[in-house]
Amino acid sequence: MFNFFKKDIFEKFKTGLSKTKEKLSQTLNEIFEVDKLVDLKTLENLEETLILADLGVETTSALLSPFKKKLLQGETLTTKELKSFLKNQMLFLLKETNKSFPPSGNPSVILFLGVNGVGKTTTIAKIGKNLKDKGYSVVLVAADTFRAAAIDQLKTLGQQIDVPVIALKEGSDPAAVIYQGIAYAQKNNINVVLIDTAGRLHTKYNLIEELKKMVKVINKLVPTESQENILVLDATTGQNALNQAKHFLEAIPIHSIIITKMDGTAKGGIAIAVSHKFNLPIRFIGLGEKPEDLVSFDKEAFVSAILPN
Ligand SMILES: Nc1nc2c(ncn2[C@@H]2O[C@H](COP(=O)(O)OP(=O)(O)OP(=O)(O)O)[C@@H](O)[C@H]2O)c(=O)[nH]1
Ligand SMILES: [Mg+2]
Repeated sequence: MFNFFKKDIFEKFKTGLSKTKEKLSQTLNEIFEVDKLVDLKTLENLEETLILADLGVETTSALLSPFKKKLLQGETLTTKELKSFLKNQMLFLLKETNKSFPPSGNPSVILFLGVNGVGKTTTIAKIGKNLKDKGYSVVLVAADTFRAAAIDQLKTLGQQIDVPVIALKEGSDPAAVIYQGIAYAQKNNINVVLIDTAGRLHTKYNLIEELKKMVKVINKLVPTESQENILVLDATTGQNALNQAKHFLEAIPIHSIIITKMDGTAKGGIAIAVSHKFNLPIRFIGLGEKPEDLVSFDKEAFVSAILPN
């Protein structure tokens, strides 16, 4: 999100992803320490390590199947080559988007989705601050109407970064708040609308229907190219993030993901798994709680940070 020099981005990713790297390093160092010919046993070790580092079975298999094929066909491969191919294969599985951020539009509308506690509201404030610093006008919309505390949290964050917050009272229809928020932006020539939503996936409440309704309202008011629906996932939940992504994708279109709390976990491999499995680009990752810790995803910096040299 914040503008960094390339060298600084690599450094920031390296620090923020050190736990994931440590976990991978323990076994990968053994595999890659001396340059020797790769055998099936080495690949099996690697497979187990990647699965345990939260890349999951499917993505690990997609990563390693080209090498397995080579070996089975009698080709030789050194560990050095394997390491370099593995990096390339990871880069290949991480999806990218060429859509700019924020999307163009007057206003552009960004809907943040995700289950409880993943970091939606605080991420919105970080993005709001950054966009404002870059000269965009921003409005926040409190469509998490489920709890009064959620509305208050967004209001407080809005005050801190000095941007307006559109909110109705607790229990209001989220689609109605969104309608008002977009109307406010249109009337006041605001560039970007950031919408906070509730993430009660496990209650009786019909989140899916509610989400569909929210998207319907947005569709009515702004063209598709001005919209981005971002799923926020918490890296510490590991493989569970895949289930969350599946649920939300069943309800509405998701265009990109943000993965928070990468700093506190060794489960950073989940980024590759989600991006690959659902064909979704990663917009930002959270490497800490400060506004500048939310950074634009850079796949080269990511792969170089998690694989030992
Ligand atoms: N370490 C770390 N903490 C983070 C990061 N992103 C968010 N958090 C923390 O996660 C906690 C929950 O964040 P919220 O933004 O309130 O989460 P939410 O998704 O809005 O939660 P609900 O409104 O309950 O659904 C807060 O304490 C944040 O400071 C991150 O990248 N790293
Ligand atoms: Mg929230």
